[in-house]
Amino acid sequence: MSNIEQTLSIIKPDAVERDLQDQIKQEFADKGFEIIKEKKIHISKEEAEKFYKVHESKPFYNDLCAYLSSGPIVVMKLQRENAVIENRKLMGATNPADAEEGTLRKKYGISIDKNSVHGSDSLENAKIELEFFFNN
Ligand code: IDP
Ligand code: MG
Repeated sequence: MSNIEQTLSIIKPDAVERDLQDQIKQEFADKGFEIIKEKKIHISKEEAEKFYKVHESKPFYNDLCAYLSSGPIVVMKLQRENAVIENRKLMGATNPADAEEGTLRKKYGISIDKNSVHGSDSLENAKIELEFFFNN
């Protein structure tokens, strides 16, 4: 049975700054993801705070929001079979130092904060995050 899902991916400022967006988009295409929508934007600190509200109580919250709003990002609506979990697998562990070979964070991530990509962690959050950036 097929289980087509949509999820949110963000190419974070460190990767956009190094002009890696086309390479990363190709990695998604190679893994069977369709990019349904995409836009390059530069969000404000206030918008980043809203987006990462779930992390409000974490010690790194302020730095995280400052970072996501520090430069242009590419936000994408991705679609494929089991998109949420498949995107998380392709991304790899949060800390690039712990990420498996072949994952995006292993290949492109610089550090735990500059880890190149964001991906929704559940179908429920994917819906909320897609609504946030694309209104659906
Ligand atoms: P995820 O991006 O793999 O889902 P989360 O735990 O949701 O990881 O954290 C959101 C983002 O916050 C991470 O991608 C990373 O950039 C940053 N982050 C997570 N943990 C730490 C930390 O311990 N120090 C600094 N930044 C962190
Ligand atoms: Mg997360």
